[in-house]
Amino acid sequence: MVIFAFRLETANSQKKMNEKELPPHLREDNLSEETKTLISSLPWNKDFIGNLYKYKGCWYYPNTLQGVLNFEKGFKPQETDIILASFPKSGTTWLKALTIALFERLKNSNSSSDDDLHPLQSDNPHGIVPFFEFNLYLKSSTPDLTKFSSPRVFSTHMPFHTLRLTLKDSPCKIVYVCRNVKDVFVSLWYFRCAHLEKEVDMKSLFKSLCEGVGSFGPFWEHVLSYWRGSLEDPKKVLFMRYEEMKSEPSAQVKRLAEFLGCPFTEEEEEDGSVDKIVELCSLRNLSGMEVNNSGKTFNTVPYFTFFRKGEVGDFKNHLTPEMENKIDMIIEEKYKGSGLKF
Ligand code: PAP
Repeated sequence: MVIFAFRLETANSQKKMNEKELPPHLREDNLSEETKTLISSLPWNKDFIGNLYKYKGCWYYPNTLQGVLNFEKGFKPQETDIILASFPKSGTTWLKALTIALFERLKNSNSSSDDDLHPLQSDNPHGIVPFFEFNLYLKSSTPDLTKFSSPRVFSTHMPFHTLRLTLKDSPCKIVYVCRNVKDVFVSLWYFRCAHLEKEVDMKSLFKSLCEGVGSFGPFWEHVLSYWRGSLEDPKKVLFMRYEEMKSEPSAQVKRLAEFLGCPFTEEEEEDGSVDKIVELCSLRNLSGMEVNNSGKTFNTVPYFTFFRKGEVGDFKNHLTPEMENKIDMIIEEKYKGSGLKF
C-alpha cells in the first residue's frame, strides 16, 4: 500500500519510537529545567512517536514545545515581518514557494541574468523559510536572525492564539493556508510513513486526529483560530484554501501578492508574470528540481517527502464511508456558527 521506496517494518506502530531514530524536533532531549517543571503540570498523552503535552490548547512533542517556549520568550517582531502559518500538510511548502517567488520577482526585474539561479532552484522552500518552533527557536530563545533581510519571512504550525500573544500589536502580516481535513489526514499518513520509514497504523492516526490529540492538534481549533483572526482583522491575517489555490491558482496568487503588499502591475499581468509564478511553484516543477530530490531539512527530513500527489479529494482513495461520516459529523459540530465551510 505504501508507495514510497522505503524499508517497511512490521513492528507494532503503536510502540513508542526509539529517541535516537527521531528527528530533533520530535525528541525529548532538549528540555530546559524550567520546561521540565512546566510540562510536569501540563495535560499529557502519547502516540507511537512519543509523549505529547498540551500547552495553551495545542498538543506538542516535547522538543517542539521547547521551541515554542523559546519563541515566546525571545521573538521580537518587526513591522514588515511575514509569517506563513498552517496545520501540517495543508499546503505549507507551496505557500512558502509562492511567497518566495513573489518577492524574488521584485528583486530580479532589472539585475538578473539567465545564469542566476532562482532561490527555489538552490534550496527547498523549507530551507529558505524556516519554522520558528522546529528550526530557529528549537535550541535557543535568541537565535541569530541577522541573515534575514526585510521583509523577513518565517513560518509556523502554532495556532493563532499562541502566535498573537508574542506578536502583540505588531502590524506584521500572517498568511494561513488551510485544507480539507480528510486530505490533510491522508497526506499526514503518507508523510509519517515516509518520515519514520515504517507503515504507520492508519486507524490509530485517524483516531488521534478525530480526538484532537496529535502534533499541533486539535485540527479544528487550529483552523478556527486563524479563521476568526482573519475575520477580526483581514489586513493582518489572510486565510487561504488549498482547494482554491488548485482550482484558481492565478487568482489566488494575485490575492496573495496584494495582501503581501507586492501586487502585480498591469504590465506584469500582460506579460504573463502571474502564470510564470504559478508554473514555477507547481508541484510538478518543484518536485522535479535536483535540490528537492537530494537535500534534507535542518531537522533531517528529506525534501522529497514534502511532495506527493497534491490532489484535491485523494481521501476518496483511502477513507472508508464510516471514516468520512465521522469527520463530517465532527466538522459540522465544530464549525457550527463559525461561517467556515468545506
Ligand atoms: P508541511 O506542513 O509538512 O510543510 P505541506 O507542504 O503543508 O507539509 O503538505 C504537503 C502536501 O502539499 C502534500 O500533499 P499530498 O500528500 O496530498 O500530495 C504535497 O504533495 C503538497 N504539495 C507540496 N508542494 C505542492 C505544490 N507546489 N503544489 C501543490 N501541492 C503541493
